[in-house]
Amino acid sequence: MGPPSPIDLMSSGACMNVIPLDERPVLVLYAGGTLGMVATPQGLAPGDDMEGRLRRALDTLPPTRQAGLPHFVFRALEPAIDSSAATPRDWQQLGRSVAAAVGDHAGVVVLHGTDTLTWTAASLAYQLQGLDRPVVVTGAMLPLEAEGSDALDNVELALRFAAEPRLQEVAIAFAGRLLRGVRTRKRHSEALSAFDSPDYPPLGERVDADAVLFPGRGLEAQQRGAPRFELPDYGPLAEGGVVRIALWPGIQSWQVEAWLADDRVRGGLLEVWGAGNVPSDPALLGALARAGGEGKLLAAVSQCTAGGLAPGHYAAGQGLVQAGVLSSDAMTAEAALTKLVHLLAQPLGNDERRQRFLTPLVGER
Ligand code: ASN
Repeated sequence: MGPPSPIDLMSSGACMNVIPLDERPVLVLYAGGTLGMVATPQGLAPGDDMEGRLRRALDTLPPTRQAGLPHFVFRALEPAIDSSAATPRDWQQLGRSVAAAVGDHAGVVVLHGTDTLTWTAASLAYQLQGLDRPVVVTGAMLPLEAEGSDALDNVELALRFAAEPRLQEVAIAFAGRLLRGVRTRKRHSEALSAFDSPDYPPLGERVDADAVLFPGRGLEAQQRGAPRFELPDYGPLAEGGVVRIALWPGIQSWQVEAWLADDRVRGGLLEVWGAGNVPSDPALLGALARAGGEGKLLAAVSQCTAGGLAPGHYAAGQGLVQAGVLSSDAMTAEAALTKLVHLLAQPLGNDERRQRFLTPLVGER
C-alpha cells in the first residue's frame, strides 16, 4: 500500500456525477458476519449467494414496505469473514472501497459482523471525514434465514437510512435505532438490541414502518471534519502498533512496561478507573511517562460504560495528567483506539497528533 492519500471529495466524482443524488442506487457492501451465515458442521460460517438470498428475503416484505426501499446494487468483499477476524487492514480495505464508490451512489450500506462492527464503524468515520451522504453499517444477531432473525429488519432500516440525504456521516442501524458509528459499543452478546450509544442520543429510529431521522443530532449541525477523506495505510500498525491495556487492582509497573517498551508499539489506550484514576504507583506512572517521552501516543478511557473522564478531579488522577496521557473524554474504547491508529498512520508530528486527538473530528467526543 502506498503513502497516505487524502482523496478530495470534490474530485472523487461526487459532484461531477450527472445523475441526481436521489436517483442513484444505494451500494450494499457485504463484509460478512452472522447475517449471511449458514450452519456448517464446524458451526456458523459465511454462506454463498448473499445477494440472491438478500433480495429474496426483501421480496417477502409487505408491498408497502418494499415500496419504501431504495434500489440498490450489491457487492461482496472477498472473503466474507466472521468479524472477530477483522484487523485494521480490513478497516482500510472497507474505507477505500467506500471512498472509491460513494460518489456514484446515494449512500452505502455495509453488512458486517456484530462482534467488531463498532470498531469498523469508528474507523470508517475517521477515514471518511467530510462525508456528504450516508454510510450505514448493520448486521444481525441471527442469520438471515434463522427463525425470528433480526437480519431483514436491520437491512431494511439500513437501506432506508442510506437513502436519506440529510444523514451525512457513518451510522449504525440496528434493532430499530440509528446510532452514531463512532459513539456506539456492543453491549449484549445475545439480545437483538445489542448496541448502545451511551453518551450520545440516537440519530434516528424506526417509528411504525417509517425510518425517522433526527437531523438536529447529525454531524452537520455540529462539528464536521475537514472536507476530505483521509485514507492512510494502516498496514504497519496492524502488526500490533497500538495496544489496549485495561488496569486491574494489583497491576504492576513491569507489566505496563512490558507492553509499552517494545519498539513496535507506537501508541496505547489505557482503560482506567472511573473519572480517570490510576494507582499512585510512581513506577507505573514512570513507565507511562517514559513511553510518552519516547514519542508513543498514549490516551486513556474510562472502564465505565458511560460518563467519561475528568482527569485530575481526584488526586489519584493527577499522575495520569503528569505522565502526559491524553484524556479521551467520553469516547468509547473503539473510538479512541481507532483514532490512535488513524493518527499514527499519518505523517504527523507528535504535537499535531496530540492536538488532533483532543479535537473532535467526527462527533466522537
Ligand atoms: N461472530 C459474528 C461476527 O461478528 C457475530 C455476529 O455477526 N452476530 O461476525
